[in-house]
Amino acid sequence: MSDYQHILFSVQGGVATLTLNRPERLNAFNVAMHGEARQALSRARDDHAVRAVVLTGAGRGFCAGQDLNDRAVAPGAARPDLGESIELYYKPLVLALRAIPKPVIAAVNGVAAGAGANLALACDVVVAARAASFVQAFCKLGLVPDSGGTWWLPRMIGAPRALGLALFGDKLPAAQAEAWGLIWKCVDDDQLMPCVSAMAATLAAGPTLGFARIKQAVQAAAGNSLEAQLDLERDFQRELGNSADYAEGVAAFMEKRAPRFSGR
Ligand code: T3D
Repeated sequence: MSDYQHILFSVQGGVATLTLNRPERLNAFNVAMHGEARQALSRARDDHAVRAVVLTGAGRGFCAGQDLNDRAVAPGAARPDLGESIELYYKPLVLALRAIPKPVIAAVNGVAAGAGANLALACDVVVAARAASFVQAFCKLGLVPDSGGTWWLPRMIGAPRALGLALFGDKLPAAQAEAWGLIWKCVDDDQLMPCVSAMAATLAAGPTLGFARIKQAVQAAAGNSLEAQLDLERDFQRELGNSADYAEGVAAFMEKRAPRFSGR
């Protein structure tokens, strides 16, 4: 179970669940929470028993991005270096979510604002409660969407919608996010955790090595030519064709039974 102060972390049935746990601030990030979240993701990455990861928030919010209490400075006092904050905290967290070789599900239980919205979008599968919303709140502070927002919003929903969200900073309801293809699905509030738990259990019983390569291949596609991507698929298929899970998948098909994937 959890031995952290600002997050909860547990592993059960092959699923690691990381819960951002500062509900009185809608789970906004401070430096300590960044450190704990990164450490928990490293644990999930390195623990062979973990084959899927869930990221969620405690209370009525998912995450409100940076804790702005840590950004209020007295007149005349030195201003915080936001570039350093991105370099030291937000960028490593996004890259860790992307690099972990296991599927990561964001269970967006409530409002996801600022970097909180973009951390959700950094996950492999985003499931949101109907009451949840996504807010590119940065423009209200005179900032640019960070944590990958300017990278994936235009790719996911096109420049017109990306610009609309970034320039107005309005709440995008979960159902609209689903309709736009920004997230995998929106479910009734009381169905969020049952739905995510079932999905995570399915992924945790799946071909983990194959999932790792799927994640890598889809991420690589953003920067690859078709030919380079075809080459990557060839290389991954060659590797996976030698895996225990491929042998099991074929045997299960031939024997008309459910596969028992070991993740190797
Ligand atoms: O600085 C750097 O390191 C650079 C990187 C920046 C990354 C970023 O994320 S910048 C963007 C920071 N986040 C925001 O600007 C979002 C601010 N919050 C809001 O706009 C609204 O709270 C929400 C739209 C998220 C939710 O609105 P609502 O009406 O549902 O809730 P609320 O009443 O505004 O908030 C509830 C409480 O959470 C409230 O505290 P109180 O008054 O009950 O004691 C509020 O102050 C607190 N809270 C919400 N967001 C933050 C926060 N406290 C600190 N930091 C927050 N970001």
